[in-house]
Formats: sequence, structure tokens, C-alpha cells
Amino acid sequence: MSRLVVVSNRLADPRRPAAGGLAVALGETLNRTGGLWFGWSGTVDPGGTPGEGALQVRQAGAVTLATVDLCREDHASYYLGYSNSVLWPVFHYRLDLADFHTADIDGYRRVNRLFARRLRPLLRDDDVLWVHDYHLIPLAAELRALGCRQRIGFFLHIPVPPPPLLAAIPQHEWLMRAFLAYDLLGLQSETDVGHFTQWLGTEAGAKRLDAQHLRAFGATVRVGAFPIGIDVDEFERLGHAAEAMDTFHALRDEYSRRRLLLGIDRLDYSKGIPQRVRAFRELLQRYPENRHSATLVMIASPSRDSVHAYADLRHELEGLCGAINGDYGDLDWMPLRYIHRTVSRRRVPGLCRASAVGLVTPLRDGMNLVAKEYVAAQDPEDPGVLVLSRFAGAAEQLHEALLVNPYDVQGMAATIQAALHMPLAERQRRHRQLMARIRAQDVHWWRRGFLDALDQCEPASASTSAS
Ligand code: ADQ
Repeated sequence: MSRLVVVSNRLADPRRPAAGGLAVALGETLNRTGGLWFGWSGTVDPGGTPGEGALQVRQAGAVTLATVDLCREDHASYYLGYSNSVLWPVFHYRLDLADFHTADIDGYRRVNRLFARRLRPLLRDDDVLWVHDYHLIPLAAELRALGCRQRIGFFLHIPVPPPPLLAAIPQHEWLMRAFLAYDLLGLQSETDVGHFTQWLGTEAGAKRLDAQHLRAFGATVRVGAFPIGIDVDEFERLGHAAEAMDTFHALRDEYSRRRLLLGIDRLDYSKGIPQRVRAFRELLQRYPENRHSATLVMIASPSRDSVHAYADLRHELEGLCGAINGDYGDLDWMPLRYIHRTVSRRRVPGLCRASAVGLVTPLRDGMNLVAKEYVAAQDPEDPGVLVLSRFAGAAEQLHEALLVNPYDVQGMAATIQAALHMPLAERQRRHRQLMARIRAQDVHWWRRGFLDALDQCEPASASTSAS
């Protein structure tokens, strides 16, 4: 059997529970299959030289972890710059937040080239490579330029916007060529596949060879939707362990006469957090019976603080949360608890289970694993209700959630009110149906689907260089 080589910007110790969708999914995948995990160490070396960084290799159970440090300049241009100030906002439909700083593209290319140079000597001829996410789009092209002929697949965890938005990226043709250097391109949803196919069709005259294959720039790529799932069994195990149970009981005791609503996210403008707070305010305003009885708990983990848009979001949110508590709070009740922290993953199932409503309301999201975790954590006899943005990739699968438009604050408030009053039989029916799909389409189904499809690709079908 071929060895699996996973490449992602960040690594996590696959033996420990991690926060962050990608780290959770990849840790679980590699723990099962063993193999090599390659990426940035997470360390910024203040004295380092651009385009250089020593390789460190260590073993974590069945998984070999190989990492490279980045110097300050590379971190600023590759990670904070091109990845998170150009690709992340544009791929989340936010041209208004994109900062097309010309120097950043050089750092992005340089780090991808560095990764290719460090990874190349570690590879065996029959390895299968699985590259993850927007930080590493040109990696396959760089590896091909160094003579790699292995099968290389790419999974994009974030959405693909409509072609006119992609075309605003000054280097968008270069990005298209880079995508074409992969054998397989996995996206989260059929909407994303549609946008990607249109982009290549309109901008590069790509030909569709059959339902799955596109040809452009002299290369062929297989493109498909592979919606990512969670490890349901593992999550249920966590849910029955002491930390989750303690969290659940503590919240139930503290809020015995109240209903909890829950939001858990990275503090990111794509997650629709201010819109959620406004909808909650509207709920208290329009349906006053919720005053003194409903509490919104929002746990937002710190993320990319040094990118301006994230600092702005933090300030906006602090203002909104303070205002709602000031305007509606009382001596014995605060409507909103906002916690700017990452909570232990072991407590997440307890938090979800204690909440009558799970609010997952991104403006755009590739998938959103919190939606699936919320459902998986519920007591099937008395389940809570998932309120889910129609703009999350998860909405293509989770039809029995209450779908909302996060831009429509009044509509969201009305849906939250309906969720709080949903009869038990309907909650149980929706939960059963959601759970069946989340279980059938779990993280292992996702991994098998992607790797089987990659296995079927002809090796090294692409010979395109991104440079
Ligand atoms: P993310 O945007 O990081 O991932 P998401 O899918 O929501 O987001 O996963 C977040 C994970 O981190 C979940 O497992 C959640 O429990 C955990 N988490 C979030 N906030 C936390 C907090 N404050 N404390 C503790 N744990 C927290 C990207 C894409 C998503 C896609 C994933 C996986 O943006 O759309 O679903 O990759 O492909």
C-alpha cells in the first residue's frame, strides 16, 4: 500500500485533541493510516532568511511530522499577507476586505517553493500526496518542477466564489494554472464545483471531458465535491467523558430555569458573529418573553489578530455585546456571555448538549464542522435545534436544520424563536435525520472518498508549471 503524505500549513499532534477544523480532521485521518505530515512548524524565526528554513523531523505515534520554520518576512507575506489578506477574503466573497499588496505574492511563491524543496527529498516514488488548503495552491506545480511524478490531490477547505470575484485577484490566471498541476481537486460543495468549473471555462476556455474531468493549459484535472465530516464515534466518546459531562451538568445547574443558545467559532468575519448578536438583540426586542429566560453563550477563539480586519471585528463585537448587556441585562440575568478564548475540545460536546439552540450563522463557510458537532452532541431523547446559515457548505447536506439567511436579522430572530418553541416530536425527527447523514458522511467517508478518487487518477497527468 502507498504511504500517505499530508501537507498543510499547520500541523497538530495527531494524538491530542485540537481546535480548528483542519487540524481535527487531518489528525484523525493520519492516526488511522499512519504516514508523513509536512508543513510549517508554527514558529517564526526572527533571524531567518526569506525562502530558507531548516527541516525538523519527529515521530508522533504512527505519524512522522516534518516541519519547517518561517522567517518573519515570509510569515508576513505568505501567511498574513497573500493567504489571509488576499485568498481568504476573496474566496469568502469579501473583495472589500482584500488587500492586494504586490510584495505578498512573492512571499507566497517563495514559501511554496521552500516547502517543495524541503519535502522533495523525503518522498518515495509510490507515495500519494494530499495537499490541503489555500496556503498551498502552487505546491504541486513546484513539486512537478522538481520532477515529482507521484499522484497529488488537493482539498480546498474554504468556498469557491463566483468567477467575477476570482477574476479580481491580479494573479488569478497563475492560480488557475497552479490548480491544474494537481491530479485531483476536492471542494466542499457542489456550489463550489460549479463556480470552479465556470471560472476555468470562462477565463481559460477549459473543456469538460466528462462529468468529472476538466482540461486546460494542456493538463487534465479531476474535480469533485467531497464534503468533509466529523469523527462521530470519537466525538461521542468525548461527549461521554468526564470533562464534557462536568461542563454539561455545570451549565444545566447554573441555567436551570433558562434556555441556552450557543455559538462557537474562530473569531472570523466569515462566521457572521455580529449578525448573530444583532439577531439575538432582535429576539429580545420582538419577543420579550425571552428576556430573563434566554442566554446566548458565544465562544470565539482568537484568530489572526495581526490582520486589520480581525482586530476591527473584535472591536465591533465587544461594542455590540456590551451594548446588549447594558440595554437588556438585569441584576439577576445577563443576556449574553461572550468569551474570547479557545475552550478545551473536551468541553465542546458538553457545551453543545446543554444548549437548546445551536447558532451556526456564517456569511460564508466552506463547510462548518461546528454544525455537525452540535448535532452529534445532542441527547436523542431531548435534542436541541440547529439554526444554520444557508451560506455554509453544511447546508447542502443538513436539510433538516432550520436554515437562515444571516443578512436577514429579523428573519433570523423569527427562526430562533421557532427553534425555542419547536415541539419535542419535531426536534426528535429532525435530529434523527440529521444524525443519520452526519454518521453516514463522516470524516472517514470523506477521507476514503477522496483517497479512492485520487487512487483512480493516472499518476502525473499534469505537467504544468505555475511559474
Ligand atoms: P474553520 O474555519 O477553522 O475551518 P470549522 O469547520 O468551524 O472552522 O471548525 C472549527 C473547529 O474548531 C471545530 O471542531 C470547533 O469545535 C473548533 N472550535 C472553533 N472555535 C472554538 C473555540 N472557541 N473553542 C474550542 N474549539 C473551537 C475550515 C473552514 C471550514 C471547514 C473546515 C474543515 O473554514 O468551513 O469546515 O476548515 O474543512
